[in-house]
Amino acid sequence: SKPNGLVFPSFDFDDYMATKATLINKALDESVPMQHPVKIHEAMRYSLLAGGKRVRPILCLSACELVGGDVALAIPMACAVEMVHTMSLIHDDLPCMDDDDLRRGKPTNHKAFGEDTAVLAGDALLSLAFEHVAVKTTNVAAHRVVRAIAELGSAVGSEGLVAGQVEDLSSEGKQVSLDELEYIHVHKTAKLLEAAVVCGAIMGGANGIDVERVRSYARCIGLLFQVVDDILDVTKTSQELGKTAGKDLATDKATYPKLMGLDKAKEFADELLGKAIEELNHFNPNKAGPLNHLAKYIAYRQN
Ligand code: GRG
Repeated sequence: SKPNGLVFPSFDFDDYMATKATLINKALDESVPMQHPVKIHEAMRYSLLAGGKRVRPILCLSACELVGGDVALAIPMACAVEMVHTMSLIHDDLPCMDDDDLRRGKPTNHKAFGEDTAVLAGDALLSLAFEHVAVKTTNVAAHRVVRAIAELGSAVGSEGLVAGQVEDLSSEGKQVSLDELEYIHVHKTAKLLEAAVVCGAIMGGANGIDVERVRSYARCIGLLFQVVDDILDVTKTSQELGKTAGKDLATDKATYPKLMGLDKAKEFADELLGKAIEELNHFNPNKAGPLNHLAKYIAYRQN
């Protein structure tokens, strides 16, 4: 049995993740049918269905279940979050941004379809995300759907992901402080994870206090996600090269290990994990099992 199975002995986390990912993948497949104009729908489907861990939509469904909601209530919302995440990756990979050739083990969207189509595929996925929640959500009170849509909108726009990206781009080649690094990560990465969890709870029928509790949980795991990413960048590269210092210590990119040292970055990750799990103490332990394991999954993941 797994080490973290001690807390919830009957809970098989790998099975939980696989089952939820299958549910999400099916819903995503159905959310963008192949239709005219073929090229744009093909480009949208290419990136949306290219795999990925589906962490955000699974968090959304788990938060819905945490507060006693049926997963079906949050499936359109979970798909919307993954659509936004995917479009941010498509745009992030463009030559005018990070200029990457590979994503999720495949050529990036602009490499496969051209830059013009990749921009449009991102735009179309962003627009579809909001339409999808509004049209496909059933059995949820309209005021909850509107709140969730507003939450997602603010997580994506100029106070959310876009803010993080703008600051990241303008910090290139400059000395970045720990506060600036945190601002970038909170906005580029944590905001969408927060929206995923908060919107899942809203759809599931959470009261205001519980929404704010899961928000605190989500803020911790959002930053944790990025701190762990930075740590993995160093440790994975060190292992691959058989050296003591990874690529991030050698390049200009600011990371937690670079700014605070690897040991302190690991301590910070532990602290964030502890705080996230503490927030779950307010909920029924059986219902909180998945989010508890998801926090540990984010903390201990190897990719
Ligand atoms: C959102 C309107 C809008 C524009 C985009 C380009 C941009 C603005 C923001 C960049 C956002 C970005 C790429 C953040 C990094 C997020 C991140 C940690 C990605 C990796 O997530 P994983 O590991 O990836 O969950 P998979 O492939 O598993 O889904």
